[in-house]
Parts: sequence; structure tokens; C-alpha cells
Amino acid sequence: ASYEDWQQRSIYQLVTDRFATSDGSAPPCDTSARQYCNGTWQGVISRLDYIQNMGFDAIWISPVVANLDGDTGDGAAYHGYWTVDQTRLNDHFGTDGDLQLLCTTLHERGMLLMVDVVVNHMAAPLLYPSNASAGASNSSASPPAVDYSAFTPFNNASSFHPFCWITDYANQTDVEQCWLGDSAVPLADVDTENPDTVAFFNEWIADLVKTYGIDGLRIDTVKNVRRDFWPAFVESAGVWSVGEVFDGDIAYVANYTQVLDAVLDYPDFYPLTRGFQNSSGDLTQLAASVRDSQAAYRLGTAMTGAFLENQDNPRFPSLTSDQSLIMNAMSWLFIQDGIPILYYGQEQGYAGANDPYNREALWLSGYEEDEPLVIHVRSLNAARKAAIGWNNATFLRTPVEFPVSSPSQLAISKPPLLALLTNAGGSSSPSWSIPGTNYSKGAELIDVLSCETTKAGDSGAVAWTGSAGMPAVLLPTSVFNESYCSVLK
Ligand code: ABC
Repeated sequence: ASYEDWQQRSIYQLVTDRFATSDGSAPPCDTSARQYCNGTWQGVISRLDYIQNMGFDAIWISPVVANLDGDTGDGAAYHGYWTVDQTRLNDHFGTDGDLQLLCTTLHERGMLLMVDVVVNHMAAPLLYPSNASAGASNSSASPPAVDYSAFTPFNNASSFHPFCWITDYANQTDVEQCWLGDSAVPLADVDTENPDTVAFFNEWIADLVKTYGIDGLRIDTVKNVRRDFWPAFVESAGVWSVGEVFDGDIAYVANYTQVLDAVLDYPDFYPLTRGFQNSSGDLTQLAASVRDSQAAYRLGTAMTGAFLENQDNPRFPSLTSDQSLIMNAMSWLFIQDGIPILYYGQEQGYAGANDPYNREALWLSGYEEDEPLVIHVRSLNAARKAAIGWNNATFLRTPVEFPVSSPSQLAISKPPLLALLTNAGGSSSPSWSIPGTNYSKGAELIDVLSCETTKAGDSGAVAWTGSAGMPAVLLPTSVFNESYCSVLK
């Protein structure tokens, strides 16, 4: 699918092993054990109503190809990022037919499939496995005894960069050519300078996309591969892709917007989480970061995927238990310029901290659909869809502005939406006063979250008082009517 198509979507990111089982059973799943918990593509198919009922029209699933088998000092490859064979699927998640069926079922529902792909490295089985424990040290400089013969293709050391651990993230050559991972699971760094390797990957991605009917890609470890590898890869894929440039620096990430369709919005992720995790956060930093990225990226921040959580960072409720802060931070995802991405489990209030604790099994929640955060997400998706439906070109192409920006308050304007966010916390009654907006005098506005209404005053001025630290997401009732609002609850 194209950029124009993806831009109108909301994406639900799931870890296949942890989302749903084939038979609907709910086996125990100890996240700290880092083992497979039995989630499958069949499981995803059977729970698409749950995802679609929240208003999502795309999913991003974890990597699909065959991984290192068995247990290691870092656990098993349930997350899918430890490729050993590029040419086979990971049979823990299902068969070729299952993945194809997932894709066709999504398409029948008008939904899109995004698959996570890894080029940078393969996970090396060791000739003499060490009994190192999880998070094993990588301080030792001696090369791990890698069994290259286990890889398909690239079954030879010459297909990889000579061994060295990444030690200096400020040194780009180090980042590109040294290895991620640790002594328990070294991630052998593919020599993406080699023309044969490049040719393999370009053909491989075209084939993968075609075979399964994939609509988009999430590209792993983008900054760990030389930048000029990407244009041919992306072109060969022929579908829209969003790259993971795991970095908070706007200028650094902007560099990759020249060679990719889109980037995950890491630079805004940091001020977003810092700003909302307690009432002393500074929301002006989020506004400043957004303005700087709007100016720095090739197509502005419309070419980002915005997130509050993912498989690599602590879930937001592990930083605060204040529901109002959680709801404010989540609201940001649905009103910003890029594509909203919700990490599975956010809607159930999961609170796991760092990897591996942020990968809880969703079946343990019972997939309840009347939970406050599920309703919150449903309302936010409905608001965004209504804004897109009103005039998709205007909404999607108008960059957000911040008519009010203070350490504790943001008013975010993306016509016809006006969102009012605060970090004042659950015991506050935040009140906003926005002097001039695009609304005409007397226009009736509805807060999609509370279903309360107000009227715009002179030159579109909006006054609003929230309760219990809650955000407001306002739309003209001509765009979003009251009867629709109450149906969401
Ligand atoms: C396993 C265990 C962990 C254990 C670890 C050593 O081994 O589970 O408990 O601690 C996969 C699995 C992981 C697994 C790893 C390694 O493989 O999911 O569970 O960890 O075996 C992607 C994926 C990620 C995946 C991989 C590997 C890559 O999203 O899920 O992990 O295929 C770097 C890469 C990035 C990668 C990330 C894990 O590592 O660039 O692509 N993610 C700095 C660096 C970043 C670096 C990041 C995290 O640290 O600059 O390049 O990402 O290590 C900001 C700065 C940033 C800075 C952050 C921390 O602070 O601006 O630059 O990031 O302020």
C-alpha cells in the first residue's frame, strides 16, 4: 500500500507470540522467563474483531522468518528478532498458509498488514554455548565461537563484518559495522557493503512482500546499516515502510528521512514520556521537539509513526500510575501529524517495565472491551477518523500547531481537531483558555472523550475546564455528532 493509504491509518503493534493463541486458550506466560508463550498468526486472525472494534485498520506483527531455536542465556527467540534462516518462516507462529490467511483476512476487513523485517544481523548459534545468563556481558573482546554453517544464506564468516561489539554509539562506523547482542546471543553483523548481499536482500524483500501480500514494513535497526543501503531496499519492497532509527536526536534521525518513507518518532517519544510522567514534566519540550522535527524531516512529521510504548522501552504505566497522565499521553498519538501506533496491551493498562517485562501475554487480560483505556482508544481513533473524513487532505497535510504551550498545558490544533492536554494530574481541574482558533464564532464543539459540549466565542476563542486532570479532544459537532459520541462508551 502507498503512503497516501497508510497515512490515513492507525496501527496496532503486536508481538505475535504474546497476542493470542490458535485455540483461544490462555496458558500461563512468565515474561521474565523469555520463552515462547504460544501466540500464533491463527491467534491473531481469531482476535481481529478486538483490534478492529477499537478503530485500528492496520496491524504490525513481529518478524516472521525462522529464528535461532532452543534456549540461550538470553532466553528463546519468541520476539522474532534472531534470524537464522531468511528463507523459511518461524514455525512457532504458524505455516505459510496461516500467514497468507492472516493477510487475506485483514484485506477482507479493509485492514493492512505491516511486517517487521531485520537486515542488519543474524543471531548466531554458538559452537560452545556459554552458560552466560540473561543480559550477559559483552565486555569481553574475544570473538564468540559462531557456528556460521547454521545460517541460510550467508553460511560463512565472510558474509559478516569482522567481530567487534558496538561500544561507542557516537562513532557511526562502530554503529554500522560492529555487533549488537551479547556473548550469550551475538548478533552477527551482516556485511551490507557486499554487492551480493545487497542483491540478495533486495530480491528477498520483493519476494517476501509478494508471497504473503504484505502491505508495509517496519524496518529494524536502520541506523546500524549504512544509510545508502536503504533506498534500493525500500524501492525493491515496493510498499510503504517505516524505519526504526533508535535515537532521540532530531538532526540524526532527519538524515534517514532522506532515504526512507517514514521513521518511528523516537525524537518526540522522549519529551512525550518525560513531559507526561509526572506533574513536574515540561510539555514545552514536546512542542519544541515537534516544531524542530516538522522543519527537519523531508516531509515534515507526517512521515513519522508515533508511539508511547514498544517492545524495547518501559511501558508508560510503569512510570506513573496516574490514569489521567496515562490518558493524556495516549491522546497525543491520535492528534499528531504522523501515523498513530499503539503497542498491544496499552489499552489494557499493562505496566511491564523494560524488556522482557513489557511483553506480557494479552490473553491474561481476557481481551475486555469495556475497560476505560479501551474506550479511550476507541474514542481517540473515532476522533481522528472523523477529522480525516471531514477533509482528509486538509487534516493530514496541516501540521499541528500549539496555540497554548506551557510546562503543564498544551493546546494542539490540527483542524478540525483541537486537543487540550495537561500533566497536572488526577487531582487537578485543568482549565484552558485558547484565544483565537479557526472555529467560527458560535460553532458548537464536542469533547469526544467526555461527550460534553461548548461553543466557540469571539474570534474562535475556546474556554474549557476539565475534571480529574483529563484531556479534552474537541471537534465541531458538525464533524462529530453527539449521538455518535455516546455510542463509543
Ligand atoms: C536481549 C534481552 C534483553 C537484554 C539484551 C542484551 O538481550 O531480551 O533483556 O538486555 C531483540 C529482542 C531483545 C533482545 C535483543 C538482543 O534482540 O527484542 O529482547 O534483548 O538480543 C531493535 C528491536 C529490538 C530487537 C533488536 C535486535 C533491534 O526493536 O526489539 O531486540 O534485532 C539498538 C539498535 C536498535 C535495537 C535496540 C535493541 O538496540 O539501534 O535497532 N532495536 C541507544 C542507542 C541505540 C540502541 C539503544 C538500545 O541504545 O543509540 O542504537 O538501539 O540499546 C536516547 C538516545 C538513544 C539511546 C537511548 C537509550 O537514549 O538518543 O540514542 O539509544 O536518549
